[in-house]
Order: sequence, then structure tokens, then C-alpha cells
Amino acid sequence: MALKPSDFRTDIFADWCPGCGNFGIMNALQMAYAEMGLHPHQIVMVSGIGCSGKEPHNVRTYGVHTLHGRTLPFALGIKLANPDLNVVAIGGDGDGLGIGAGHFVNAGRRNLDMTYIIHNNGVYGLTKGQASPTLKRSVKTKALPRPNINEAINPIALAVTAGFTFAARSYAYDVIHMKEMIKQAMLHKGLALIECLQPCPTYNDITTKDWYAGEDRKDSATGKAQSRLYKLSEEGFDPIVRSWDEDFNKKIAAYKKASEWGDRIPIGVFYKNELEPTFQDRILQRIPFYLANPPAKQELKDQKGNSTVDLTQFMDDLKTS
Ligand SMILES: Cc1ncc(C[n+]2csc(CCOP(=O)(O)OP(=O)(O)O)c2C)c(N)n1
Ligand code: SF4
Ligand SMILES: [Mg+2]
Repeated sequence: MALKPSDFRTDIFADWCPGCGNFGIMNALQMAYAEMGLHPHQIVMVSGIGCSGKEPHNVRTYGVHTLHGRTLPFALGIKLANPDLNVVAIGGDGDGLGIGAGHFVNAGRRNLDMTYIIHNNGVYGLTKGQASPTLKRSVKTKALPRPNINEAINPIALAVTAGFTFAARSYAYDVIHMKEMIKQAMLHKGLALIECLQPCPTYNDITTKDWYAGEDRKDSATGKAQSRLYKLSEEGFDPIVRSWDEDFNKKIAAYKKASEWGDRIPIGVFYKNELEPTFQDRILQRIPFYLANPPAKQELKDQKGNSTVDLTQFMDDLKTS
């Protein structure tokens, strides 16, 4: 039976601030899962600590709210143990690109088949608005005593460099676009990043909903706002790598586009390469029966309930070592 987005709601109160972009991302996730014909037991959402880390509370799937910065290792372990699951890792820009940056880079090297959604709000929302690694240098959001002294990380450029084979950006208030990006990322064969631009009305008073909408630069003739966001697909940008010969240039094109900021900000898919073997493909080379008998399907006890794991050898080794 096909499910509706509302079937992916939970009864848990979403305690984000009014107007928080996280609500849009939550709605997009529920819509994407329903449109993909998935059921809750087929999905695991894994989050870190931050306002964004609460997404799995409000979407009815399996979920793990893990530790700050450890989203990706948890997600990776789950996908390796049970490759049948659709794994969606989800967290903040501080979580994934500050304390979790090492995991971000090394996840790229593996190219495991799962999706990672980073909420880019430019701040550490949960801990009251400190600068996150995506906040541009010289910008002063309201909780900072002085302008940000550090350069910003560009999540798309870092992902493409690290080895993610799909990199996209969306916007929390464009729920339909976000939903499409989630579907494409989940259908992609390999590790997929979605950077979601997420206004934080409480602590980020610079890149606000009105700023993205271009309310500050109304057309003098019509009085209409001119949105800063534009869609890559509408400008004919082609992110797909069809042969290794074109990979380098596609990466350069992705960097260039991802660097546009200010007056025009692109959203959409920047890079997509399904030629690279996934981590699962690589494991299969070494363990041909991996998919037939992954760790999650292995027997841990016999019919009498006794463990089938024999630790005798391991204990003997410990005694002699
Ligand atoms: C190991 C560890 N260090 C620091 C913290 C404190 N802490 C909790 S959330 C957070 C930052 C959250 O920012 P971000 O990841 O951007 O998520 P947001 O709240 O903006 O969604 C920090 C530093 C923690 N919980 N654990
Ligand atoms: S602090 Fe910001 S990110 Fe956190 S819930 Fe409030 S608006 Fe959302
Ligand atoms: Mg943040």
C-alpha cells in the first residue's frame, strides 16, 4: 500500500523556533519517502547533536540521534551491517563540518551508498548562535561580539574533493525542490550530499528568508523582490559524469558554480558520478557472499538461544598475549 507524507509524521512535538527552516526539510523528507513508495521500516535516519539533529524525532522511520559529529560513522555502520536499508544521515553544519569534518572527508573516500543532508544555517543553533564552519569571513551574526575571523568551508566543493559522488544544494523553504533533491540523492548509487540552505530566524540575522528572497533589492519598476536563488537545471548546467575523461572538468565546473554567492546563489545538482565503485562493490570483490549474508542477517543464537559465536579462540589468544 502506498503511503502518504502524513503517514511519515510522528506525535512528537517539533520544538524548533517558529519559522525555522528545519520544518521545511522535515516536510520534504516526508514527501520524498512517500513519493518513493518507501515504508518506515525500510529507512533509517541518523542524526548528530544540534537543532537539526531532532529531524528523526519528527519523521516516522527508524532513527538514531547519535553524538555530536559522529553522524556519519553511525550511518556507515548501519548501512554496512544491513545494506537493504535506505540510510539518511542528517545534521548541522557544525556537526558535519566542524567536529565531524574528519568523518566527512573519510566518508567520501569510501563512497558508501547513502545520503547525507547538512543543514547549513551558518550558526551553531542549539548552543545559541556561535559561528559555524560555513559562516563567511567578516560576517557578524547577532550572537557574535565581532565579525567572523575564519574563512568558510564550501560543503559542495569539499564533498566533491573528498570523493562524494553526488553533490547538490537546496533551500529549506523550497520544499518541492528539496524533496526532488532528496529523491535524486537516495536513488543515486553512491554517497550523496545535499547541502540545504536553512534560515535560522533566531540566530542568523544575515542570511534570512527575506535575504534569500531578495526583499532588499526590489525591482524599482515593479516593486517585486528578486530572489537570490536560481536553479542550475534552468540554466542548462549538466552535472553528470559520463566518462572518466570528463570527470576533472565536471569537478571544476561544480567548484565554480558552488562558489557563486551573494547576488546569485545556485541550487540543484552540481556533480554526479556513478562510474566510481561504491564501498559495497569494493567489499563484494573481497567477500562475494556479503550481500546474501550481511552482518544484520547472521545468526547470533541457535534454536535453544545459545550464542553461535565461539569466543574460545579469542579468549585463549587473550590469555597468551
Ligand atoms: C562532543 C560535543 N561537543 C560539543 C557539544 C555542544 N554542542 C551541541 S550542539 C552544538 C553545535 C550545533 O550546531 P550545528 O551542528 O550547526 O547544528 P544546528 O543546531 O545549527 O542545527 C554543539 C557545539 C556536544 N554536544 N558534544
Ligand atoms: S535556533 Fe535556529 S536552527 Fe535552532 S530551532 Fe531555532 S531557528 Fe531553528
Ligand atoms: Mg548549524
